[in-house]
Amino acid sequence: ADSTGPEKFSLQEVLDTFRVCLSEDEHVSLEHYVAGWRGLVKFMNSLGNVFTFISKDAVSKIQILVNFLNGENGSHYVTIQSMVKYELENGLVDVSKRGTHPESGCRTLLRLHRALRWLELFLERLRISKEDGKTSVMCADAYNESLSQHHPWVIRKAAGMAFCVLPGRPTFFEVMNVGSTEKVVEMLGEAVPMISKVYKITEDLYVQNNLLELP
Ligand code: 1PX
Repeated sequence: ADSTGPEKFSLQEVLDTFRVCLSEDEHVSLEHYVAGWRGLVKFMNSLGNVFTFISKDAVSKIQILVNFLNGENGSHYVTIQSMVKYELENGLVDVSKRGTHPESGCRTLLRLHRALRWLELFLERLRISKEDGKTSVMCADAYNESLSQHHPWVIRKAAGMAFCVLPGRPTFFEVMNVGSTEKVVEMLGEAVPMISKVYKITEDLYVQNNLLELP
């Protein structure tokens, strides 16, 4: 299946990318991680223009990582583990305040990593929601519990406004293009633990290296 074709777009394929990005020895492939985010951005853009201010930031972070992957030191960026090791060993990360490396792979990935926690919480809420569940509330609750803690007031305000215009649960499920509600719930039941796992591995790596507060 081709997740890049406009008609064939299914959220299932996007979420599968997060399964593919994990190797048996729990290394996370940066290329697939980034591909997963690309798919999510595409999904978000299909929800309407209001979300472009959110996706623009995600797109620019994806691009920073892609540039590293395709750059002359690309071989060090194959997994997030190798990226962290390489950037730290070579002093390529601003650790306590912004300096000469404001766009390191480590700090860029950290932003997406925090957003992945939001996604995990949101998808789990969606999975257990009832027919009359409000996506805007699920989205806001997930956000307040995670990503919002890293955002200044203006961003929180703007995000809150975007949540208000989220389509309802039926439209949301339809845009996912997975099939019946039962199918969506089943798909989420498989996808959420995968995303949790990728999140957990990254989180552990960042804790071990003391990278959770990168500026
Ligand atoms: C079935 C559901 C699938 C939905 C997929 C939606 C994908 C959501 C992608 C959100 C990516 C957001 C990345 C944000 C990274 C970030 O925190 N950036 C901030 C900090 O960056 P800096 O370089 O300055 O340190 C930056 O300030 C962010 C600006 C943009 C606003 C971010 C608002 C985040 C709201 C997340 C919820 C998205 C709701 C989408 C609804 C589907």
